[in-house]
Amino acid sequence: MDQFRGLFAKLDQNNDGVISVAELHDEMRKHGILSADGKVQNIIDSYDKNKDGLLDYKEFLSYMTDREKKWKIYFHDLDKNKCGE
Ligand SMILES: [Ca+2]
Ligand SMILES: [Ca+2]
Repeated sequence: MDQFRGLFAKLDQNNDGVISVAELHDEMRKHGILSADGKVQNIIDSYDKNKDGLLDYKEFLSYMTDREKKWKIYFHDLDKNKCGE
């Protein structure tokens, strides 16, 4: 799961070891992934296991793992000729 370390560090702009709603929102907006604050809040809410309103690395990992699964399904759909590209 080390491939997510770098991403986590990038998201954690103030380097306090947790990702806040603002930090996640900022990064997603940069990539044009999400624009609504509500959605970012929803992500944090669903993966914030200890309910401190922030995502630590473990919580972030469970989010990324879920997302990766969804992406793989999506990729599988796109890759109609099954060449793997
Ligand atoms: Ca932070
Ligand atoms: Ca938390």
